[in-house]
Amino acid sequence: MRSLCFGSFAVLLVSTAAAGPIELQIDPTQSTADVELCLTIISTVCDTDTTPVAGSVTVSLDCPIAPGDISLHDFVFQLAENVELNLSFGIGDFDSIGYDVEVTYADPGNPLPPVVVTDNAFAFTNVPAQVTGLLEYEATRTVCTIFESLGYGCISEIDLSTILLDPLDMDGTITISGNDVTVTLDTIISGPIDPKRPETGVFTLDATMLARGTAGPVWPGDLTGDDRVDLDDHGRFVGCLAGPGTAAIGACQCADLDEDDDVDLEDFAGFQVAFEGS
Ligand SMILES: [Ca+2]
Ligand SMILES: [Ca+2]
Ligand SMILES: [Ca+2]
Repeated sequence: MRSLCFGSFAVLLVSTAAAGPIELQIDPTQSTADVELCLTIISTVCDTDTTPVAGSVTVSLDCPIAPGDISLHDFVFQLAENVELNLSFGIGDFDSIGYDVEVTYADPGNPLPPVVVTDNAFAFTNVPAQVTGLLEYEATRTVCTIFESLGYGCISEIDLSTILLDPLDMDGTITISGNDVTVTLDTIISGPIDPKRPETGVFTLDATMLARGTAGPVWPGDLTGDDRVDLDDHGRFVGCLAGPGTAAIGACQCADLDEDDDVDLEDFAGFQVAFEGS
């Protein structure tokens, strides 16, 4: 740790304390998914099952104490229990069990552009996602006969990774208490069981999740959450500069480098020290 002193105050720069993305753990006791399978064989029949959800969500925040925007880096939603989906068509049954079902971010290493947090709420849109897992099934009587005529087995399994998911929309909230970050996410994930016959069956996962994690310290001068202090941060700093005695609100609290609840020229002096260049 080193400290830089200038004028009347000091800014601590903690060399190992890069804020970085925050990995939040999904709490299975407060997260569930309703899983629905609809098959169309003469008629359309659906069944649903509910399971807890585990896994993780990784985000970054422009200002970890009062986020003005949030970016999605990665996620894995794991269905914590097998799902049993039993469809009765009258002319036969389709009984299935889904194993090891996970939905994951399909573009890891490429975080989504930040979205604005307003009144603790945000919305990620067009999130690329993929599903993995197996659906073991048994089709009986006429359902079996129809399945065979379509080239499917009567007792077989469907590799859920063949499902082509539409990009997801996720509605979320974020609350900060000290270093504790709590995020809720709501999303509906849906796609055809057999992409070659999208009319045959649709798999849908309607998930409501709560995830918790710990934010790193505020990186002095970093107002975009990328652990750099550059011209992007300068632009935001100037937007926050309101003078002595004017309370810093929202993400501008991260521009209050001397922590006296305003953003003034003393904070700007600290910003200039932290500035790394363009
Ligand atoms: Ca930055
Ligand atoms: Ca001041
Ligand atoms: Ca200040």
